[in-house]
Amino acid sequence: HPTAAFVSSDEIRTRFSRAMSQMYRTEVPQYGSLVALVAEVNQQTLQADAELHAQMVRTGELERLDIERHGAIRVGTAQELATLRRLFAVMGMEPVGYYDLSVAGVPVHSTAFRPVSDAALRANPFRVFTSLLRLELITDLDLRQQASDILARRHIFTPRALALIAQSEAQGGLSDADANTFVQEALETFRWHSDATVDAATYDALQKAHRLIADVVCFKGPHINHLTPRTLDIDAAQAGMPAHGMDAKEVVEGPPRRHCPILLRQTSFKALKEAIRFTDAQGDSNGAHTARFGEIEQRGVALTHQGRALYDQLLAQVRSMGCAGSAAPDYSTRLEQAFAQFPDTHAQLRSQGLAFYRYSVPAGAPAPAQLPQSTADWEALIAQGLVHAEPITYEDFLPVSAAGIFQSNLGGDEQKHYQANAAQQVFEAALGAQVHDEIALYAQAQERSMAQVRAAWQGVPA
Ligand code: OOG
Ligand code: NI
Repeated sequence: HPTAAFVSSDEIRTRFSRAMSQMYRTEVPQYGSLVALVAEVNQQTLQADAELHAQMVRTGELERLDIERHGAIRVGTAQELATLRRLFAVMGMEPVGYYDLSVAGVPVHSTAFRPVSDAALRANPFRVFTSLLRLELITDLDLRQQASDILARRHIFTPRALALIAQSEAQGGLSDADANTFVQEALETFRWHSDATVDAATYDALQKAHRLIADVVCFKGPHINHLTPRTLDIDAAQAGMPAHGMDAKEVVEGPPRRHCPILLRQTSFKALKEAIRFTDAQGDSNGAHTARFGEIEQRGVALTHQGRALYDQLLAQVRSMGCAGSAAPDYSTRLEQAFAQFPDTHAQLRSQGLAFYRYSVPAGAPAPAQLPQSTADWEALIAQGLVHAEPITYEDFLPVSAAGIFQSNLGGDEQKHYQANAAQQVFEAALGAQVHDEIALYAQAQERSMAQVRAAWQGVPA
């Protein structure tokens, strides 16, 4: 069977992310309104900020802006997670990062499937935040067993999807027609099913253990629970939500608004109440489930270990100063005050080793007399215009923010508490692979760009 006409994994990812967006628009119409609002805000922001516009053109991010989004799902078993890993691999998406959300009262741990190479990220950075339920955190042993039995009976992948995953693994790719079939079949796993797999009493019992447990256990599949377009001005988008009929979350998660955006800021509209039908329903729907919502995000520069430590420290400071759920104005004022300690020029972020940059030689710039050795040498060359440094966009997630997003969309407001319980090795055993260390990926991207610059100066191809 000739391999002549394989479609690239980037192309399959783009087709899939489009199909997913299309499906979610029909499932959750408010998501369509959100996408329209974000497009409007992005256009206005680019018009008003020539520097940002130029940066987005240079980095290729302008082209990816309209197709850029992430989604999230939650699965129940190791086998489901391991098969998802294989499914996402067909689209060039690999597990990056480990997130323990038990600390935040959510009984899951997670990774993000996303492209990792510079070229694949440029083509389409579509990411899926993927959580595995931790049944061991259900304390009632009978209920735990019941949940595990229910999960063991379901099949979340279509036979055709499984066959095409195996075919792609064996052949090293998929033809154009097979890729389209794969996308349609893969989509089935993420579709919403209003028919629950359990009776009303079982749903209630699981819901009481934790609302997230009911969401994962009681349905035929891991319905996509939100999709998130990227906005260039999250405050403007947040402010625009009510006028577009969306019930916005009170606070924007993550760092405050800054001159040099760092990491990730996120907010969402509250989840919808959707009619569901339990197995013991007499007629139509006899229940309601709250899980699916819409989210927006604004991305900034990726931080080094040191930058991330400072971020975590300042955020912890803000959170310990006020009670959870306090009103928005207080929280954002505290946030801005605390983050005044976080340097806010790119020169400072670079020279203090807080953030990652991609280096390049500007067109026509001559080589320097001496190769740079230290950070200060590089800064001097940047100041002289011999080197250009572009912020590397943060492509991942933040556990405290993720917890805030989970909490605001599960419905109800009781807070559960679990022991901090990071178990990366257990997660990786379930996944059947190790997750990439996200900070190492950014460090490598920065290092690659510096090596290319050095090679260009020395006249050898990098
Ligand atoms: C995932 C929540 C995390 C984010 O953007 O931080 C997330 C979920 O609710 O399943 O998507
Ligand atoms: Ni999200």
